[in-house]
Amino acid sequence: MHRQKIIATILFFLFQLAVTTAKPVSNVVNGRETIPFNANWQFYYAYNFETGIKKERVNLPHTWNANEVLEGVAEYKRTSAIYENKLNVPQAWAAKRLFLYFEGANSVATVFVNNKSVGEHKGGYTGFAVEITDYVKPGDNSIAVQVSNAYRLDVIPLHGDFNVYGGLHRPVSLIVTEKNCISPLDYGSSGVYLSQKSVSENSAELEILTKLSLSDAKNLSLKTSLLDQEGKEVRSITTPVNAGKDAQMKNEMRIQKPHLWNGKADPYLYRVTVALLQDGKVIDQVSQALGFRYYRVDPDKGFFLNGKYLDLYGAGRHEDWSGKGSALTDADHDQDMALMKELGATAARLTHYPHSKHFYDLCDQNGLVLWSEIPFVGPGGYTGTGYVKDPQLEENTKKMLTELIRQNYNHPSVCFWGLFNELKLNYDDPQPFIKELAALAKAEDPGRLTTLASNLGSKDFTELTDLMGWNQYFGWYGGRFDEVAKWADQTHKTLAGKPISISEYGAGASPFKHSEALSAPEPKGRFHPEEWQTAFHEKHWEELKKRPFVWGKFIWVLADFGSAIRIEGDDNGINDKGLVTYDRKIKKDAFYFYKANWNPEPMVYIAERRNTARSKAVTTVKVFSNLPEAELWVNGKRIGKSKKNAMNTMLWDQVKLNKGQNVILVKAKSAAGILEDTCTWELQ
Ligand code: GCB
Repeated sequence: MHRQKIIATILFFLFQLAVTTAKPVSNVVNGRETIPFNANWQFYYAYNFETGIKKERVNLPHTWNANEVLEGVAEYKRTSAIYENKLNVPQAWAAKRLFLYFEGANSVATVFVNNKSVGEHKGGYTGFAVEITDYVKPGDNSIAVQVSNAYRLDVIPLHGDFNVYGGLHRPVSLIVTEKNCISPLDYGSSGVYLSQKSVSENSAELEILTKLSLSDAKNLSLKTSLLDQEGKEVRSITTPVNAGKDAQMKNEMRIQKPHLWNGKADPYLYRVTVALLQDGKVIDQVSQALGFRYYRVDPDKGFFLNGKYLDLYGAGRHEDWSGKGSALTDADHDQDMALMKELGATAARLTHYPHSKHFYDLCDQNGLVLWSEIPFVGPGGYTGTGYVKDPQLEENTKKMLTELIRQNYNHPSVCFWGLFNELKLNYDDPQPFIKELAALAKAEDPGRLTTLASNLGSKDFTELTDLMGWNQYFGWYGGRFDEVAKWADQTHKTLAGKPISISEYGAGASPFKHSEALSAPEPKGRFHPEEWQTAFHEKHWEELKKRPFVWGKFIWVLADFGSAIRIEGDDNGINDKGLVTYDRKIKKDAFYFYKANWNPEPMVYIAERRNTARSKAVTTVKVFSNLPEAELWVNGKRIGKSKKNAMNTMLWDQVKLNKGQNVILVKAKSAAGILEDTCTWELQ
């Protein structure tokens, strides 16, 4: 064999060996190894452990309720199940510490390692870590998690118009560190807290608090570095660590002329890396995105980001997808963010619970301002209560608020902590407890504002939080669209000095149901025509855009979602107020109405396009567009031009249709060329 051939053969075998012995894709950053632990779980329904029964192989994220809603079953399994897996611990980890990190187990989970219980977590929408170092041995170890989404009165949510999808519905990872590390055990947080103070265009003060978990604190130091968006070091401080087991280290930096995080106009992110060093060598490191910004809410003028008015508008979002429930992948979250961006939203309300890590990162990167909340949810228009005066429920709620805040503390996108949604006053009075929550939020995070979402009158709950929000459905659950104007003006007047927002407004719609004449549908009925939803939003936005004092305007809701208590619209178990369908495949007309108004990218869209079976020979053609004017053609015949009105809508009245098929075509000139849209209507 030639020498070259021999070398090539050796290299080939070495490569094969490397491939076959490689561990699952892991992320090793200076001492810390984070290994996804999502593949090949064995799943079975049980309350207690069982052997010798058939188990299903699943990968995470997973929920056992994923398909129930899709099949239109208005009941879903609130039960208990067990997930089992094997963890191989190499000899090389003998001197390491091991943690299992669960991003979300819905809703109560107990973790077992080699049949010993190592920890329990109550609450399905916040992450938690358990240390398993002392429970594992070299070689194979059994990991089991008992997860239950059974109804109970001591874990929130007690109520809500959404499904609590049972299971390990968010990813799991194994974190391997040295004996001394940045703590993964502080309420599931990163262990690093970035507090920004006195931020302005001229300077910013940054306090970095790092929580450590140490076993022998010899020769340790902490290096904290601030990097700009290009990764260039702006500042760095190294301090010796002279502390006990659970040390906390505080460092401060002052930055001149910080590049501010400025919402979607310029979502500039710095990065802070905190490295723990022993004898000068990095043994652990945590890196967090950082965006400097300052903001305030004026009761009469609305929201100001970095000193400038910013109209906060967008939609509420549930983590829920047909066929998947809340077990979403990063690609699913990316798609929801793409929808928010296409819509042109400046803000979002993450309802009704803390969302996935990845989505907060996306909001930081794309400049969305967030309202983020705990699942403290009342019955709204249904019967029951979201609160029971029970010490365990209260402890659980406080813990979840602490987890929400600590886990999301560093995200510049988060500006508001939501304390509850639609609690009522006809059972135990929740107000004294909400005051405790408000105090807890301030103690945890003095830099952010608290808010709530109420469906009661303008005089209730007004003394609890910095800001207020109401869920309003004028023209859906009753009333008329234009009443939103009166409500906003009156509430503003009655609550002078209190910043008010509309935390939800929306109407149900099926893209498969249509009407040529507008008449109010029955919310609980089957017939939810798309055109009513469009008209609802047209009028609401016309009124809301004129009112800067409404500091936040949140559509209910980005996408249709599963709600077992609903039997209405096209499918059982679905709330159809989304601007897009449950599978994200169809964007309803109302989506394009907002896109035309909120997103400056040139567009032209024929409304009522899906209303294909026409009975009126003379009709109005409506187009949503942000271009100055467009031209309409019907069956190849030029009808004429129309200019957009203040709502970025163009109308052609008295358009005649022929019997049979009619091809509708609109053309509009944009800087990038001619944009056109077309559809076909059939006159009966
Ligand atoms: C609300 C609730 C939300 C519901 C919505 C509705 O006010 O906060 O959870 O889904 O109304 O569609 O009725």
